[in-house]
Amino acid sequence: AWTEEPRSLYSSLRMNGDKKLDVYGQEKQNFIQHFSQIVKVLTEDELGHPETGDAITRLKKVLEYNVPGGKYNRGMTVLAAFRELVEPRKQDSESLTRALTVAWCVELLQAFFLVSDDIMDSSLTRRGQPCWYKKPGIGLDAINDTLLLESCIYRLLKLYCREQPYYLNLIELFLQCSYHTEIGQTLDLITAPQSNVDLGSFTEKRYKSIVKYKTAFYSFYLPVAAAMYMAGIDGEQEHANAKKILLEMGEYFQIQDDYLDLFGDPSVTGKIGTDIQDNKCSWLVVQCMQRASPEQLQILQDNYGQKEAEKVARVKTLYEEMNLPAVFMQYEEDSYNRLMSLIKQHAAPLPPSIFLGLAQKIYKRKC
Ligand code: DMA
Ligand code: MG
Ligand code: MG
Ligand code: MG
Repeated sequence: AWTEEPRSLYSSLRMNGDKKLDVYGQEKQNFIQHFSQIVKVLTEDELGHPETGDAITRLKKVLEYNVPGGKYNRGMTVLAAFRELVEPRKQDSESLTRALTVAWCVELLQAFFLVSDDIMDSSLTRRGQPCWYKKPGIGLDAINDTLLLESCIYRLLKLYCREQPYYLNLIELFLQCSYHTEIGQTLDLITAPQSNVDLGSFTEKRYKSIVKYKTAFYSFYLPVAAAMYMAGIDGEQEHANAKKILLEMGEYFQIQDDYLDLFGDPSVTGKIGTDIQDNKCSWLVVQCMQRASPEQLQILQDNYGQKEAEKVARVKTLYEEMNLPAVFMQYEEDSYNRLMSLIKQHAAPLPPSIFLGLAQKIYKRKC
């Protein structure tokens, strides 16, 4: 879908009523269109090294299968924040190209994590198509493909931003967010041992640590912080304030992800859930543990963390009997209010619209 024809970005200058949505749509088309240039730049060095041409052909396939096709929330956040933080006169075409490239770097990081996450979670589908490692002839060779995706981030940063004063800040930001995510994935995996269901380890406290590290840093702090650095905003206090809000949003986002894993529509989310089978410390199982009677605990004990479809279905029925969907809806409401007050408290000196726009995109999402 990334080959779709974009409408002109500038026709949106005659804006009025629904201008926000329209500008966003245009910017998204422009962003998607930039992907072909990303692929071109990442695969053109075969010209100088003909002996690696076959590997570059593989890299191109890896990029085209795994990088496009998502919602582009993370990449679009870089662009939206860049537009809001950088003075208009400094938004020349070269700076915009750098912003587009950094935005794709965030999507590359996401692809790197998703391809490896799907292997570790034994998932079947992603973005409405088979997971990359499930494709015939790919299998665990996908591991090396994830490493290629990661390297592409730093190749692009070097190619486009080497001369910029924020270059080192961006490299360190990507590396640190990657490390946080990997620590989060470690917590996620060791709290979900295969063939050893220990319901006692599914605490709210552990849950919050897992999601803060595995999701919030790279999905929310990274894109906004990248734009801040590009705008020359590198103060510790400014970053700490933004992080406070963005990590809270990230927790909310992962709780939605956990809810949608079981109660979402796979034709809308593009992925089939695996959390119950995988023995994951999901928000749902944590809520279940907090409310379960001894009988309900026994049902959970007998059915959680196993691959049989009947057992998974029994856990789902248990959650429904315990009204966890209603608990989730109440949580969504409360979380939204908490987020709004955090934004009031911590947005300055950044414009609150950066955070409000993000919140609006994810609140009550279905995919
Ligand atoms: C997502 O956890 C975290 C990362 C770092 C990809 P998850 O396994 O719940 O994600 P998904 O539901 O997309 O597989
Ligand atoms: Mg997963
Ligand atoms: Mg996972
Ligand atoms: Mg999930």
